[in-house]
Amino acid sequence: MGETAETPLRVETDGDVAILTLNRPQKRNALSDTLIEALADAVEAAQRNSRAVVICGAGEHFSAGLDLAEHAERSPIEGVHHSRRWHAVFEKLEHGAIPVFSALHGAVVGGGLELAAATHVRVADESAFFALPEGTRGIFVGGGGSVRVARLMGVARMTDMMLTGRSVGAAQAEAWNLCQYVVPEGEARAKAVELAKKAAGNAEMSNYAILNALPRIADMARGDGLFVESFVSAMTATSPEAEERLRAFLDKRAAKVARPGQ
Ligand code: 1HE
Repeated sequence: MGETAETPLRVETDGDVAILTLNRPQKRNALSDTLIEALADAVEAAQRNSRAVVICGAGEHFSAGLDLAEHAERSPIEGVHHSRRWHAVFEKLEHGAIPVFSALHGAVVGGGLELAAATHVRVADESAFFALPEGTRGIFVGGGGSVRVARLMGVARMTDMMLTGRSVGAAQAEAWNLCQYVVPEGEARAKAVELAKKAAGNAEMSNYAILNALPRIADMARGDGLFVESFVSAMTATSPEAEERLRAFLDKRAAKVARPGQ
């Protein structure tokens, strides 16, 4: 599938799920300015029109990260603005109204890993490999990685990956909390869509609280977190949708919790 200037990002829908495909396979889905802006627009549209998002990559890789050809020409202040723009776009994705799943295969590298880290659930296939080659390229993370990736796997592991250029496979990435699922090669997108459809069926208010309250509470002191939790809990539990769902369970109209593997 070839890239055209109009389609650095392919947008499709499957029911309530918007599927966004990074579509610069001949540049290994390097994240150009145009692609980042297309992603911003698509995420904003999905927040209005869909109930969940899947982000995946066309071709052999999820993403080779920052478009190095564009970056070579930036002045220091342009570099700051560029990084802050990525922060704004990824923030919209991470603390938006609907859950975002990423389907990862091949290279999940540099800014590609930073993008994946801003999604809520990462599904990797066995071909996926994760790396932070910024150190070897003479640059630093700029898409939120020092905050999000470091919190996911820990500063020591991130320091090692950035200093030594270490590349880790899918199984190691799962053990390090970089992804939540590992599936056979070629199955990440289908699994991510399946999971996204499940999440899309949740109450809107619950999903909003999960995406917005959980990460903020994680950044709070324990006492503050517990206090905020009580208010979020009371707000969601008294929404009309929650009342109906609780009633449905008590009337035996709702599904029971499944055992693992069911
Ligand atoms: C690119 C990029 C890119 C490939 N920007 N053009 N990211 C990196 O340091 C990763 C650099 N890329 C690679 O190490 C490899 O390309 C891959 C391991 C990802 C894939 O290898 P392969 O053999 O499948 O592809 P390739 O032959 O290396 O690349 C194909 C083409 O894509 C080639 O261009 P061509 O014109 O010669 O065909 C490559 O130059 C081009 N290409 N990756 C631009 N990244 C907000 S701060 C974030 C900081 C970072 O993300 S740093 C990490 C940057």
